[in-house]
Amino acid sequence: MQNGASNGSSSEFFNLKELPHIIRALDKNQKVHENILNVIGNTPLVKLNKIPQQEGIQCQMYAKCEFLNPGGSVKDRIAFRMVQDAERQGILIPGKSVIIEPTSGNTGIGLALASAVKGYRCIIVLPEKMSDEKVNTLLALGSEIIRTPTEAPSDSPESNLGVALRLSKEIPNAVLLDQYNNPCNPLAHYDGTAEEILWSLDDDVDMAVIGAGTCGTISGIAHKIKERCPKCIIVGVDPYGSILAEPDELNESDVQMYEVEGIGYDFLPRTLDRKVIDMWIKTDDGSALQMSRRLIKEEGFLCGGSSGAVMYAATKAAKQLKAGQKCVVLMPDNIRNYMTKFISDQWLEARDFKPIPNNNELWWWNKPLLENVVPATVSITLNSSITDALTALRKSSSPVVTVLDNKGNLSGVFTADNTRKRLANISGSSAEALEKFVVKKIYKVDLANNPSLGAVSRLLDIAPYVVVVKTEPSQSVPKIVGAITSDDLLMLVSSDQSLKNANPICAKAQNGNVASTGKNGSISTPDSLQTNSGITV
Ligand code: P1T
Repeated sequence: MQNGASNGSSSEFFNLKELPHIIRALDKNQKVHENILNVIGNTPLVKLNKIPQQEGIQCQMYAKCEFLNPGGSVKDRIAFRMVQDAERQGILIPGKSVIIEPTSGNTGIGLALASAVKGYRCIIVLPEKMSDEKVNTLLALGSEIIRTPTEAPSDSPESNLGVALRLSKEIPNAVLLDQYNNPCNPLAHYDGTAEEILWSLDDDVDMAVIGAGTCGTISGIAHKIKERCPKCIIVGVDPYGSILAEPDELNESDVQMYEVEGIGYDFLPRTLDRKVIDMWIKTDDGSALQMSRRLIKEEGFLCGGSSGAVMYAATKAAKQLKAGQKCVVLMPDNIRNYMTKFISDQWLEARDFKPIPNNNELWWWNKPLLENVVPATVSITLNSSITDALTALRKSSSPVVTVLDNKGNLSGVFTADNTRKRLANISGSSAEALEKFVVKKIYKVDLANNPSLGAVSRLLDIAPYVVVVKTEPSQSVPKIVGAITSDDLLMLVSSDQSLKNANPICAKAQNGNVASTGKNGSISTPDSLQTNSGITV
């Protein structure tokens, strides 16, 4: 075909009418939509190609692309449904009622979307683990945000559920739609998502693999599919650290922090019906996040972390299906929520989910970070005042003051930048406890793991400083060595002759240099990336 692209000299516009055309059938059902809420649901079912083939799967696999919903997730469906139902019952009154909801973010975005369109004040209560991208989306939609400690057990007053419940009693005209107990949660999937899947596959589905959070998605879909296609095996996907898959073997140590957002809980929501779930598969962060990246790169699905968890589980479960059978994999949310998290290679490297790349062009990349070149930080304790912290900061040449708990463990850091942001953007005053101003999500390296300067440089790509500690075999608490910035690293590589003579670290040993968090440790993000727009309770 002659499209003129090769002929750069022509200044005439193309003759569009005469060019070969590709015309797709138009959806003639609805020419115009009433508002954005009308476009929730009716998501496409798309064949998965490369990954099933590479994994030796015989059956057909189809992705239910919930990440294409207008708010970016499957939870738009239940948010809208709960609002519609509460309006029908006269519980929600536009312009008067205040919607309050505890959420891992996506239900919050769905409710904020409905609130923006319909005119509700909306307060979202969100654990600190959840991404800044979710927070900024919520703020852009006009909702208010309250952050709660990730580690607070769900039945504690400090958890997002506890805080939302308290606020719903305190704030006039507040309505807690309560996705964990509201039948409209599974009902939205029973009436909507499941019908769509069954329609797409002519009521012939052999397996459906679905992530488990409130379990409204899996329970609602499973009930409808089992009515119409009883042979279908329903597979629930639950991360290690959650108790949904094995509640009877509940052990306190089983409840742990994990990175993937939206799936897993430390309690059984009423919206879970275990009877309709035939098998459970547990997933770990590394496998889930790597699979998400494969879904993006190999299939072109711009999806989030729980989609990776579900796909990873599906590649295990679907091995039992034969050629010609059909497996549906539900992909809950989209890439937007995670742009500064697992979409960043440096973020993956910092958590040992990905090896640190080699850069053989730079003489210093594989040189070790030595203790004597790390600028020392001043340490203070958590019970110090803000004034003490500021004085310590002034005295120090480092931009961070390290803050220790009463056992001498590193609790976090105090920085001028973060403190200003908190004072300026969050209701708070300098008379408050230091803890409120401490940045707990930090990137750090442990000299015991022989970090290379390359590893430190990768962290400095996404953090303004890296805290350096050293674990001594004889001591239970790692020693605080100091903190290193880009400035320090540049000075080091431009001037230090002794560094040139130091033996390089073998490239293989580099993965694992970054000691900050490990797979089950606390999340680490620099304060520049931290959520400063919400109120932390
Ligand atoms: O809640 P459930 O229907 O089981 O969906 C699980 C799920 C999976 N993946 C992501 C990215 C999610 O956000 C969720 C559930 N999300 C919430 C419970 C919430 O409040 O956003």
